[in-house]
Amino acid sequence: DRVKPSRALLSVSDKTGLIELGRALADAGVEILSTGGSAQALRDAGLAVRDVAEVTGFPEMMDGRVKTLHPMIHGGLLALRDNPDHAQAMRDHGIDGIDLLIVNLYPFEATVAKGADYATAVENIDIGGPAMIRAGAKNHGFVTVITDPATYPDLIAELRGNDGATSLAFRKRMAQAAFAHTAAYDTAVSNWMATATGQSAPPQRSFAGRLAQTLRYGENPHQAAAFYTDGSNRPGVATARQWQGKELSYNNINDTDAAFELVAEFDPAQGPAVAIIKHANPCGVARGDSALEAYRRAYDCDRTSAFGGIVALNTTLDGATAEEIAKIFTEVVIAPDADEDARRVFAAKKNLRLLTTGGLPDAGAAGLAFRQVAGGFLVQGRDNGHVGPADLQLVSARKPSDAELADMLFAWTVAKHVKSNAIVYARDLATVGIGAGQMSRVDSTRIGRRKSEDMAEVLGLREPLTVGAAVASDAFFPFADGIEALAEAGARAVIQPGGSMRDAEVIAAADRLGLAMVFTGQRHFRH
Ligand code: 93A
Repeated sequence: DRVKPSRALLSVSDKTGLIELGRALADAGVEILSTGGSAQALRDAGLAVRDVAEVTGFPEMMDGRVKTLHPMIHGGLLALRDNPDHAQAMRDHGIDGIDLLIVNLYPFEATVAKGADYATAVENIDIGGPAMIRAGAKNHGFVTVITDPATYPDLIAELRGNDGATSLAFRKRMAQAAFAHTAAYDTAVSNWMATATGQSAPPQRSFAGRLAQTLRYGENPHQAAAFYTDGSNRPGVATARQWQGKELSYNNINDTDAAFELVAEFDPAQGPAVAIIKHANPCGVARGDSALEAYRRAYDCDRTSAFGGIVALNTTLDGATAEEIAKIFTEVVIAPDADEDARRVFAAKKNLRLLTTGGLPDAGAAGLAFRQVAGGFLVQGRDNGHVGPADLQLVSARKPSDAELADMLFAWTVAKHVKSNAIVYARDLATVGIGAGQMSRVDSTRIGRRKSEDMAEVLGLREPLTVGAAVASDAFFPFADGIEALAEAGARAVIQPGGSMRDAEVIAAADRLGLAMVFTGQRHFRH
């Protein structure tokens, strides 16, 4: 099953490592065929190269659109060397076998990421490269295909370790990687086109990611796991720079994402905001005049749960805030940026991971969300819903005060990021009690209240901060009992979607208890 290559075709956009590889092949006595720019680079380094144009008998034409698309190339890649008919066809047409294919594609994603116009993006769709890669990968019984400069050293080591040959196992491994590469490439093209033509709905999108990182394990140590990027370059955990600390785990990545997506809801132009996340749910979110104040207020929502949590900021992390965060064990801190003081403070905390993203994602952007079910997966548009003051419908007799209204909208925004059933109590733009992930809405109401009572004791307050709070509910109250429970906790204002069969009863209860209540007309289930 070993194949000793005698001819190689090198056609690469990314010329990294090309010369070193060309030298290693020449030293091994492998003849080198190449396309325009790649051939030029190899010749400039003093290597002997045959032009593909000489083999095909056609010049590279149409701005390079047609270079390698020719039977002299594809016959050389696809012929089964041990099939007499194929061997006869090769002799009849003077086709020489190509045993080694080194191709990497036009940089489509990088071109689009740079903001290229439509025509430039189209011109960067590689056709000949994927055709050759797929041909060589199909014929992996005889052909070795390499698509990533990072694997050139593996190829060189393979040839050296096998007397100038490659093993079938190696060729299979490279063929698999090659098909993954062209699949991800076509996905990037298709998704760019879907966006460029205004189609963002799930049925128009294709799905494939690029392997970014193999993880130590998944949600639990007995589960294998990996991290894939989707090429969208959305600022966040996938694109962040990690300054220090050990590798992020599967759960870290999931929680860090939840934290940063939540905090990105708050426009930094309106002041700092901080979110602390545990098990993908917030245990404290607050705005403040400074990042330090926002962190302290977020922390004071539920100090117990914040231990070992993940902290996200919508603004630059400064030294004073870093010092405050470093007082308790924190897994990850993510922010658009971190100043030198902050980095110095964290440098002493070896286990803390600091990530910076260079910016905030657009909370209103369209996108996709996935969930696996047995035998398939569900796809929906990401929840980019937003309500502002103008969208609210006042349904109670009492009108909320300006402060209550601000707290309602704050609580509503947080509730969007809390697992259902979600109940969020907020006061002065800080959460003061969060009930998450319960099967009954009344239970979430009670849990939020109890958390606030516990914190009142810790902080030495006369009464829990739910007294006078605004409350958000991610979905409607099916009965009046939820309203009664939150009024019992001292809440004064409620924001919820409305739309229950018993809305009249729910509104009557709010009026009876003197609560202000608004309907959003929009729901934020999150499961
Ligand atoms: O425009 S193409 O799709 N038409 C082709 O026939 C073709 N053959 C190879 N692009 C083609 N390539 C690509 O050219 C390769 O995938 C590689 O990315 C690039 C290398 O060109 P050069 O050697 O001229 O720099």
